[in-house]
Amino acid sequence: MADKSYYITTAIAYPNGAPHIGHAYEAIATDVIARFQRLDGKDVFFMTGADEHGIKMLQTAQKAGITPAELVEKNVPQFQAMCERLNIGFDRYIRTTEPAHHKSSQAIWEKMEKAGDIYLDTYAGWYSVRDEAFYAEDETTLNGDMRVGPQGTPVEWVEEKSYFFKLSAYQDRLLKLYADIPDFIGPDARRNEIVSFVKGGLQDLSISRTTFDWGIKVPGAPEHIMYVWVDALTNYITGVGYPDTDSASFKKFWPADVHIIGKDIIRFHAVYWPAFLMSAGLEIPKRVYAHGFLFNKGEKMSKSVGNVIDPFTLADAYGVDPVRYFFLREVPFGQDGNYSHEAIVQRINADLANDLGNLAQRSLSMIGKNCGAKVPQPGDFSEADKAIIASADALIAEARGAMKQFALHTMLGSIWKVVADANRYFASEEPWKLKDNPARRDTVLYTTIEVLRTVAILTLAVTPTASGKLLDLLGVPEGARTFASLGEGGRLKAGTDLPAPAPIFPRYVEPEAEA
Ligand code: ME8
Repeated sequence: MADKSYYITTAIAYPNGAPHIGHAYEAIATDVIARFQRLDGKDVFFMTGADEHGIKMLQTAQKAGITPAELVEKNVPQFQAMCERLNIGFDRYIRTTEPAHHKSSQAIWEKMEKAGDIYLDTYAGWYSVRDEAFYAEDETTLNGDMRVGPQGTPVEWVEEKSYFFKLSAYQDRLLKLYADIPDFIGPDARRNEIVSFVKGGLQDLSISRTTFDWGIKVPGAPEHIMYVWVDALTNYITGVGYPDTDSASFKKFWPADVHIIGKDIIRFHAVYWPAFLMSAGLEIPKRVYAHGFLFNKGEKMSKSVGNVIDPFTLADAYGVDPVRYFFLREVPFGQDGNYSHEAIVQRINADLANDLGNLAQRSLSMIGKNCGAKVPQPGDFSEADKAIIASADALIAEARGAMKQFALHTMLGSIWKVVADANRYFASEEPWKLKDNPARRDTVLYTTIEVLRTVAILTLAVTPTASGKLLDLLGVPEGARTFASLGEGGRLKAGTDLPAPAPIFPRYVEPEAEA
């Protein structure tokens, strides 16, 4: 069974404010991959959560006049509510303030210390609170009189006693890892960025601070608080039972199949994390995949510009399934993307309401009226019938291939190409004109809804509610809604009773047009 397991994670978000569309995007994409693997028969463990320590959290709390513990109690429920609203089917929501996580972080620290990779010294250098990252002098630049790091966030000079991790000793091992496992880091642009960063030489990493106490205490040196990224990255193993490496869950799910993260935090995941794990004698995750950033009509979303998009507002305005579909279809996964009202309305009305929704509505209403509301009995299949069914049957192989590269947009593109072909097929067969040839009409209708069955099963991961509803309308039983039922084995059975047709994807109508 071991090869059937699949462990996937999102980054854990800083709950220093309300969740934004970047968090929603990452959760949706990861959920789609997790659901796809479940549909494909894998035993999936999907973890998401909150990164509650660090100076950024502490400073946000101080500004609000509350404690960091109060801040996280206030904000974490909003992140959890976002997951619920967006239909994110995670198996575990981890919080780094959990006692189990403190224990786990201290355990990995002790392993790295035993390996001889931790030493005490003094840190003197640049730190970005916004990125919670240390930067070398040559990675910073002057922006007016403000010094900023490579992501444009302000850096401050820090000088204090600190424990260090011997990252410099891992340069060769990391480069060997990137060479041996070419898809460890994806997409390629991120891989190239990391390889050149590591080739440029690695400095030892400061991994503790002494000027505040919000965080996890260093074992044996409680005046030191672990650098938030040591603690944050460790969440991925805490979640499957670390430090109990003999536990059933650890054995089954570690190493993770993939960490899905944003491109701004690739260095932590593809350099620091594998080095920590190698030091602690643990296996490294199989892959780290970085998605791009979302922009509002090309502009970076920021609280000061006032163009931050609230995921709840988006779900209320367009519906959850259309939002999920939009982001994955519109933005090539791994690249940056844009959100605009016009683009989302276009996708909803063209792809969902028109191409898929209308085809379902038209074919199912004809069946309701002409075939006694039962799956019609097909006669001999023509070349055109066989061709469209064959292209629908071929989709699963294309989808699996795209999924291997996390090309979610490619998968959706292939599915909607078949939807377009099915529309052309339906239009050219003109079943509504076949009143005098009911046998042929029934064959055309059967062929059409058999293609719809395939499309519905394949899109269950992306639009779970609407695709589930379509499968209800097609009379497909619960037990026949996985990839195992695709193709010949799961064909619709003539004579199955069908419920009254109902729209699955309504058109988006501007609120003012409706009034
Ligand atoms: O980085 N578009 O947390 P975070 C797309 N706690 N993705 C975006 C985005 C945007 N506009 N803005 C942020 C952290 N993200 C750490 C992670 S993991 C051990 C610790 C993504 O709340 C970002 O890239 O700042 C990251 O993957 C996730 O949202 C959480 O960001």
